[in-house]
Amino acid sequence: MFDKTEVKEINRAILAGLSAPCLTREENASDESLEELAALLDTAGGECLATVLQNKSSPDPRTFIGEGKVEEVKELVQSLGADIVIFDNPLSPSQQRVLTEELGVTVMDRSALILDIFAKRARTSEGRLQVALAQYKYLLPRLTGMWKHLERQEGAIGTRGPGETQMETDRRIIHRKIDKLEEELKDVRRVRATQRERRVKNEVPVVAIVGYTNAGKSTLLNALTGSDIPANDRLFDTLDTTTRMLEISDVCTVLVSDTVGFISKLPHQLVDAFKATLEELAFADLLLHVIDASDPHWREQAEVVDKLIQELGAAETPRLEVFNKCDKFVGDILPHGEDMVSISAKTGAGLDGLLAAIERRLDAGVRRVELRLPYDKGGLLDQLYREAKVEKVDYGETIQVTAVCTPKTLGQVSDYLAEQEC
Ligand SMILES: Nc1nc2c(ncn2[C@@H]2O[C@H](COP(=O)(O)OP(=O)(O)OP(=O)(O)O)[C@@H](O)[C@H]2O)c(=O)[nH]1
Ligand SMILES: [Mg+2]
Repeated sequence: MFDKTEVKEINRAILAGLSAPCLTREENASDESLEELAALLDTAGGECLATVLQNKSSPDPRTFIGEGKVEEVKELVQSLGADIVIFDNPLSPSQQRVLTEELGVTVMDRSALILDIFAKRARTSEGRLQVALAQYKYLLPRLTGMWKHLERQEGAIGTRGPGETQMETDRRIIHRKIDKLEEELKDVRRVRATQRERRVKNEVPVVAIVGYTNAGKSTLLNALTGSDIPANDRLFDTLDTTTRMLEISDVCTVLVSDTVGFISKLPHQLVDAFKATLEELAFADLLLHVIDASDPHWREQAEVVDKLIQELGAAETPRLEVFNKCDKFVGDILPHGEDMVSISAKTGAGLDGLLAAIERRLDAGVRRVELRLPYDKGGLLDQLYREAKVEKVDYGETIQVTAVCTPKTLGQVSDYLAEQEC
């Protein structure tokens, strides 16, 4: 999109990270997170020459890793012939600038690398819009010294007002682009909302597959529905949602959606931008959280996914935890229970159990309830008409409603429960 630190031109990278006790887990680096960064680099088509992990009590405000370590990395850059240094931790725009100057090569952080991968892999116009928006938001605070390419792309000189600095012009251009992209994404949301309404009318439950990147989500969709969507052993293989029909039993048909994978330290600009796609999660009737049980870090990965689900407003949606890759699993006994199943999407083991669990979960908790809604909460009645089966409405002191609700809807109106009929 814009001429900047694009990984496609870079093959030889040094990966650097800082581990400091005062940093949050999201901000910190470790051997494991550097390993994951190397996998991201591989997805982006780059080659990892060396990794450097610095331990320090707190980050250096100017150079992040401290002057001494910068020297060390610089020597590595020169001796190994690297053309980029990628930091696992988020860098502030000014740290990125200082490090670029001192190291003499391009410097980027994990967020920029992820954005770059998304930019390369986005296929649909919606995906591209979302990535472009995230990239511009990331770029905005990092404009200093980057104006040359914008000038080339936008003819910025001609648009410059008298007395304005180049930076201000750049900011204005980017703000305008952001506004335009946000406008276009609003249209996407409108189309999605209409599709959703149609689905609600047809009363087909929606099951969304979510999980850490490379956990096996697409493989599971393929195994369940006989589809043939790509499922490769690399991070962020899927960026666009695919939805397929699945007959679970004679009486139960659902729509299953495969979604983009999550990863720790997902750039927040990207999470925001992908809300158009990911808000589907909040409207799903059931989430299948696919966990790669064969990965020693599955617990941390599952936590990242839980957190993102919460951020996306889908915390209330019923969830099944699906421990995948059990054919490869060699660890302690996995947690198990009502809402947890073990499968191998690859061999098909456990899929019958998963289907039964989905059916149970979709049926479970559907209840007929009586509600007493205050008149100023009339909006909830509209919601019930949309999301539940409203059987009876009486207008007395309050609005008395009898409705058959799913657990999700019930959760949202539970303050107004009268007595339960069955
Ligand atoms: N051994 C084994 N490998 C699996 C299983 N399920 C998926 N895989 C492999 O894991 C890799 C990733 O699978 P995908 O289905 O692409 O994973 P994903 O969650 O869709 O990944 P992204 O779209 O990149 O987020 C592929 O190489 C699959 O063949 C499984 O049950 N067992
Ligand atoms: Mg996938």
